[in-house]
Amino acid sequence: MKTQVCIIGGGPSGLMLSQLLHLKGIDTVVLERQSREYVLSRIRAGVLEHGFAKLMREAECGERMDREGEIHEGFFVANNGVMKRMDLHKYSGGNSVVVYGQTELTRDLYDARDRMQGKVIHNAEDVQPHELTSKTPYVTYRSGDEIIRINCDYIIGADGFHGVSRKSIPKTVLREYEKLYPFGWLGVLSRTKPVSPELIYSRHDRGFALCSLRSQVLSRYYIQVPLTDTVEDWSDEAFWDELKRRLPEDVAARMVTGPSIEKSIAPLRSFVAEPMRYGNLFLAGDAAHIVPPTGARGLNSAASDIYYLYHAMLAHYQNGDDSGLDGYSAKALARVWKAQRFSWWMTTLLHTFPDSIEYDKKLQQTDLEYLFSSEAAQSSLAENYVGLPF
Ligand code: FAS
Ligand code: PHB
Repeated sequence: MKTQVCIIGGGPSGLMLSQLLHLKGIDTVVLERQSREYVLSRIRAGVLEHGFAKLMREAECGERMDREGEIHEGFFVANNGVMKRMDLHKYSGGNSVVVYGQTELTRDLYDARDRMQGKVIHNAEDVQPHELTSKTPYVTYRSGDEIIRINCDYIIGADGFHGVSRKSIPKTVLREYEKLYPFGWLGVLSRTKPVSPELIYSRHDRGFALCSLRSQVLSRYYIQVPLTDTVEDWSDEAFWDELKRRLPEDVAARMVTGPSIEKSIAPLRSFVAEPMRYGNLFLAGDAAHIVPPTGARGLNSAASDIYYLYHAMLAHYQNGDDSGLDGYSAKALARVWKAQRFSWWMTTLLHTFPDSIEYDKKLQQTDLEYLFSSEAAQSSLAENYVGLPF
């Protein structure tokens, strides 16, 4: 097989780039290790920056998002029961975010690929990029007993944190930066009316809690748990009781509980791999960087990578201009690190750290009091949360 751009990974990053390039007549093939059903079974992000929403519309995939997604112009921060609304619209120059599940936008991207006869190959096993620094890179994968080779101009590593792409960059070239947090998030999805029309991020002495949603009949809740906890440690009843303990009393009192239809624990980490390019391999999304979900930056950081790669590929194929490709890694990393900072700041602000000393606890309370009382602090939060410019 031959294509112009071979994309490893059929998550939001890979699918979005494939769709955008296809619309400009640039040929791609997407290789996805899992089945489509498996990819769509994963419950992940819920908040889209306005830049991501614009990209979905540009990819001709935004129609259901605009119909079913919710525009949110603010959210609440609670500190030991006291709540303060962060006015995103006021402090970000009129911007907002779209609450729309990653599962749904991934489904929209798959549907668009199908509509355009896009080449997305599922259950592609043993995917392996080759000849990354040559002018004739290629990718192989196994289908049953057959090894298939795809010759291409460029390879995009959009295969997530556990993918093969990042690991294909020589250790003498790759620099990795990682920070692990001493807790995880236990997440529950329930067919219940959300407790609040806007998200509530709650800092509490018992631990962090987040009230989010997917629609007016589908709620998404999280509580901070020790890394040693497993899903089996948490019955639905135990989850609801603990969630309510960590919320302001009036919020807890109106909480509508119900059976969990999904329950999972995700560890929290901050991670960046540099550079995001090696020869004709370009890393994008979780393959290159991971943030704790506190700032809702994970999926949104993937969006700016894809935006930069899309325009760089256009310039190359339409005008023979390689400045975008040559500048991709530095440009993407500049925004990635700002998302890393914001996610680290929100995580440090809102979680209880098992080994924090009294001084740290005083600093955390001071940071919260400063946020609650300063319009400058709320402006800084707002411009980061709606998304810094691409
Ligand atoms: P993805 O990991 O989504 O996709 C990579 C794809 O590549 C996968 O489908 C995988 O099967 C495939 N793949 C892997 N190895 C391969 C190989 N060798 N060959 C072929 N294919 C291969 N972000 C938020 O903003 N908010 C959240 O609340 C949030 N919650 C999250 C919860 C969890 C448990 C996880 C893991 C992530 C969460 N994220 C969240 C971050 C998440 O949304 C990512 O940012 C987003 O999925 C990034 O998309 P991709 O870069 O496409 O990577
Ligand atoms: C979610 O709805 O899954 C969600 C929302 C905001 C976050 C993290 C997760 O910061």
